[in-house]
Amino acid sequence: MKFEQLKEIYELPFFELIHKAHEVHVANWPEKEIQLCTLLSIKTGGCSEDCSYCSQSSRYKTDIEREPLMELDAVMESATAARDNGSTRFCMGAAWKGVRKGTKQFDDVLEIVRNVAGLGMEVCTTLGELGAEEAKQLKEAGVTAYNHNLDTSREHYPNIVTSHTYDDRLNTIRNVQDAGMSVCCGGILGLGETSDDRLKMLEVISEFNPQPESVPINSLMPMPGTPLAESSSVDIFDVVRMIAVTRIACPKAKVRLSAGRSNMSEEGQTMCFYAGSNSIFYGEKLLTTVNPAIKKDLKLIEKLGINPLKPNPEMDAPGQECDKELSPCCK
Ligand code: SAM
Ligand code: DTB
Ligand code: SF4
Repeated sequence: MKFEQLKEIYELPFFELIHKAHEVHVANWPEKEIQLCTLLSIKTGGCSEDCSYCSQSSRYKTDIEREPLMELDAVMESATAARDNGSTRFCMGAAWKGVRKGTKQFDDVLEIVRNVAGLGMEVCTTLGELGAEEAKQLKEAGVTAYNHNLDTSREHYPNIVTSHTYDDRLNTIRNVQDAGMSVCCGGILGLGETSDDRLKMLEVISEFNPQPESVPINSLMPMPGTPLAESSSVDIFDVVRMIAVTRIACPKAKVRLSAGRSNMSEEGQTMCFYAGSNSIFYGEKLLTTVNPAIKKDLKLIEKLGINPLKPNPEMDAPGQECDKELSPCCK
């Protein structure tokens, strides 16, 4: 969807916007289900990149202890616990600029993926930049979806990250699509961007061909020691508006209410679910920061009459009809 149209929708009176989004949501997702996803940081800290929101960048003095790639057994223990707690998607994150085929680290990750894939959950990884061959090997090992966020608009990106470019991000997304994995791509609210920046990011994401399978909407968790440590919190009404416009622009995507839920009231989260969010990160920890308690989340979704989504490990990546003129990820 183009920026002008997104802006028109975004600026609707609040009730009109969430009503419209809810209608799109019910038409596309009539089952009243929510996907529960568990995150695990399999390699923490010491990242070469300078993303100014991130506690794991080695450029900033943060409280995060650097940890090497986790052993297979420890990852399997977490993944099994996640499945037993009702998660249907297990997302493994690594603080790397990217991965390279033929290295021991990448081979170890492939082995981890092969094992986790046997547990019957969707397997998602987020390891940074991927080349075409790395993407192919991840797909073959059993990765269903790859998370790689654009985070903000092309214009605002250099204010937030200078060690890689927006086009680097788009290239990785192209490689993920070409390898036949589903794309999980979204952003962060609260990086000092304007609402136009948020909508420009959504323009790019919603114009992917095919559209992403999931769109995570994170609210900045200000991390001590990072350049954005003192940022003010995002207004919940802005989060709801962004969820609503994302639901309308990407009707078939899972819209994941991601980082930042621990700072939101249950009523605020409920507005997000009404406006079209149908997925959350579930479990007391995100990568390095806190998330609401499992019991609290289960109680809330029960109160709302929503059911946890059943697993779909066979999930196929959406078919590709890539038109280089239309699809910004191809440029
Ligand atoms: N290194 C990989 C990459 O950059 O794609 C994967 C890990 S990275 C931590 C994954 C995503 O987490 C980022 O793109 C960003 O959207 C989100 N994220 C990281 N730190 C965050 C924070 N402090 N608050 C909110 N979201 C954050
Ligand atoms: C995404 O969009 N959000 C998740 C996941 N993809 C990898 C990460 C959130 C990280 C929040 C900050 C932290 O825990 O370090
Ligand atoms: Fe953090 Fe990923 Fe940026 Fe590294 S590349 S600093 S892990 S967001």
